[in-house]
Amino acid sequence: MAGEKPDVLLVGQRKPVLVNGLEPKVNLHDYLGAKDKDAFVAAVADKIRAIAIAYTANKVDAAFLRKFPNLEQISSFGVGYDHIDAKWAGEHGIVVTNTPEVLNEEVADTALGLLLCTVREFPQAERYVRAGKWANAQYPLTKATLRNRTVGIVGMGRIGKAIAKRLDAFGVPVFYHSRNPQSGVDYKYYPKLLDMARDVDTLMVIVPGGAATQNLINADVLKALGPQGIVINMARGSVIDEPALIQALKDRTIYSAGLDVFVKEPVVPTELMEMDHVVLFPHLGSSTEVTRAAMDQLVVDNILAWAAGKPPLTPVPETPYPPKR
Ligand code: 8YV
Repeated sequence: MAGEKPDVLLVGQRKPVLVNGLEPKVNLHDYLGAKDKDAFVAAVADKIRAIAIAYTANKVDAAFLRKFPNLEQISSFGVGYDHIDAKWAGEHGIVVTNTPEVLNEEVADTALGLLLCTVREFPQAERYVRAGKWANAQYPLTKATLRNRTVGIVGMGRIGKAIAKRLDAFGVPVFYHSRNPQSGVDYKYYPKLLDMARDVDTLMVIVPGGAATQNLINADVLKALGPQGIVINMARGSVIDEPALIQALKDRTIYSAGLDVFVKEPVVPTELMEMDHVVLFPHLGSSTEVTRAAMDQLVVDNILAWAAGKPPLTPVPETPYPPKR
């Protein structure tokens, strides 16, 4: 009915930016807050026309989406959207939006930070100072240095390019592997990841997660990388075969790893926790107040555009606009 606010399901935390931005224009229904989820969904399913997802940890698969027969739009937080079955959504005329661009520089900063921490052992050195060991001896010289390294970027998308730009400034040679060569990029392109892994000693992983990249970094890739090899994962835990990585780190068939993401977040495998030659971050690539606020705002703006009958601002490729209904 004209003038009536549309009903939107909020999946995830009731973040103030989301609630304050959305409530004037839509009726928000709080999924996380509902005690009996099944009864709640049964009561609201028919009227829900859009879903706002507050965090990438909130899974929205086809079984869940099927419950909402009048769904038109899903506005999700995060550039990655492997937590949503976007293919199913596209096939059912539902538009999915994510939050690209606004986090590129922040995540690229973190990637460089994690790379430097891993190569130069800065977290270990900091722990050394706090343990009061400096008074007795200097922290040992690190065997690894960025100075003679070559970085192979796995996934030369928007964030991959922002990382490459930073590596240029550091004087570090960059190669890349992605599904297709990127236009406007001069770095050497490898159609085969294994070939690139043989030619570099450092992998910077920043591809989308999901079925297409599951275990892309497997035992063979790690072997090709070799004993000086360092793997930095800024993508999704699923992109690396985690047991194979742990084995390679244990056997020292690769040198080290810097990980911002894990298969079962927030659970980090004990074996990794016990290794002093890896650096572990709690999935904080984009996590500054300013960048997260920009991401939240884009979640809001995509819903507001939809509510106003306008095209989505940032639809994902699997769900082109206008949707096929
Ligand atoms: C967030 C991310 O840290 O945008 C993404 O896809 O992975 C990061 O920006 C993540 O959304 C938090 O779960």
